[in-house]
Amino acid sequence: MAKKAPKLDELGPWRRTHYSISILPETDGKEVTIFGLAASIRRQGGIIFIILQDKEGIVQITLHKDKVSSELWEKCEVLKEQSFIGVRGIVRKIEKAPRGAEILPLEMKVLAHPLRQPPFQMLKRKEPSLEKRLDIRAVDLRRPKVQAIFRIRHTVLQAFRELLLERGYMEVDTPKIIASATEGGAALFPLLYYDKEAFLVQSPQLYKEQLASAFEKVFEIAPAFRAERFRTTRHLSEFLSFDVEEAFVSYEDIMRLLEDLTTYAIGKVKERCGKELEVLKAKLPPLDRPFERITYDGALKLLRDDGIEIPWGEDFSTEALKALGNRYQGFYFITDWPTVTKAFYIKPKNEDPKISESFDFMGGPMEVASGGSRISDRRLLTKRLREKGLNPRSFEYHLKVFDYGMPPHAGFGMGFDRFIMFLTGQENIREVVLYPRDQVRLMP
Ligand code: AMO
Repeated sequence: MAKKAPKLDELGPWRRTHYSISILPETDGKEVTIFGLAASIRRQGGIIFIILQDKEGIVQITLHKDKVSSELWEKCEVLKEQSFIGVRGIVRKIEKAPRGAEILPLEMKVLAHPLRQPPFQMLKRKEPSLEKRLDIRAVDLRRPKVQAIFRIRHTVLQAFRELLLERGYMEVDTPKIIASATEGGAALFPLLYYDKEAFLVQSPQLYKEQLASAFEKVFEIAPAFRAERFRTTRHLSEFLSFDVEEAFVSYEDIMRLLEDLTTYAIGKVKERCGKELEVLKAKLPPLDRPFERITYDGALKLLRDDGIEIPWGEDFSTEALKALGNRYQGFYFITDWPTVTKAFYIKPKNEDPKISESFDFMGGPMEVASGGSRISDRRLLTKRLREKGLNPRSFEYHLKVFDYGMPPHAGFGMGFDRFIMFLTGQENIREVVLYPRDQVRLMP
């Protein structure tokens, strides 16, 4: 006969005294209270081993039938994996346990027990399909590998902020409901805004430029939305855009800033995420400073050597990006793009306006960020809008700011999710986003 699930307990006055990682040989003999998930339960005759997982790691809880109360033993006999529990017990130094110590419980509270088990093995190395995991993402997020990815993501986000704040950049937040496109009309999400049509923002581009004229050094980390037509492993409909804009600098300075940010963030990941890198078996990308810089024309030549012909003025195909990724395994820049390939706000070179002061920041075969020096002259900006087939009247709210004077400025926009994807060696952008959005996925 199937055993009945244990009765649920109330949290009551119990509060955590320790996290799993502070259960150490040095805590031997101490009474502790911990909370977490019963990640695995192993029953061996008169002994039950529970691996409790909390936000910091795991700890072993060992029950000997002849040493615990019959009430506690019976509770653990019917305890299911993936139950949330609280344990009050005594730490015991023991070599065989993780970190050399375990907990001998005196009392346990079962705070939640699962009505069903996840549709995949939580601790097995073999991966269930991504789709299956995303369907019940909150449970998938309990898996050690997924936890490792998001801890690294959190660390990088924090590191980017740390360095920029230390260097005097101001964090800003700009509107996400807007009146006109910035990155080409095709990929906009329209919405009904009262009785008018409006759009979800594709990039904070125009606002960050305006803000650079007021605050000089700004950054924003916020979602951007693009109605991408193709379903790929590196495009989402909603992604985290990490944007910087700065007055009185050029694209050269911005490339150096990107180098500094990347180096600093990877340093912090090495310092703070050793355990996570081990779980992921991830090898961080090589960091040789200065990062390699090749011009667009130089890249065309390299590709020709690989038998790939790209007509001048066209963007790189997936095949071309793969070929470049074979040559450059780490981070590098492709600079000086033809003006025709770039957005209207990117500055053409004074000495050769067919070429622009622009760059793509690459991680192997993938574009991770792009940026450049900006046009700060209203007349030239209007001309470029027209050349791009856009109506300057739709941009009047932006153009008129230039009448009041706009300092020279430059910046970049990074696909933050792509950066994390490259860093953690993931093949699909959906692995590094908590709740990814694409053409077919709007839930959870
Ligand atoms: P761009 O259009 O190149 O430039 O976008 C900047 C970076 O955003 C990422 N990205 C995406 N990531 C996931 N899913 C998508 N659908 C997606 N689309 C773009 C890429 C890309 O490099 N305003 C300029 C930036 C600037 O000049 O400051 C811009 O938006 O990693």
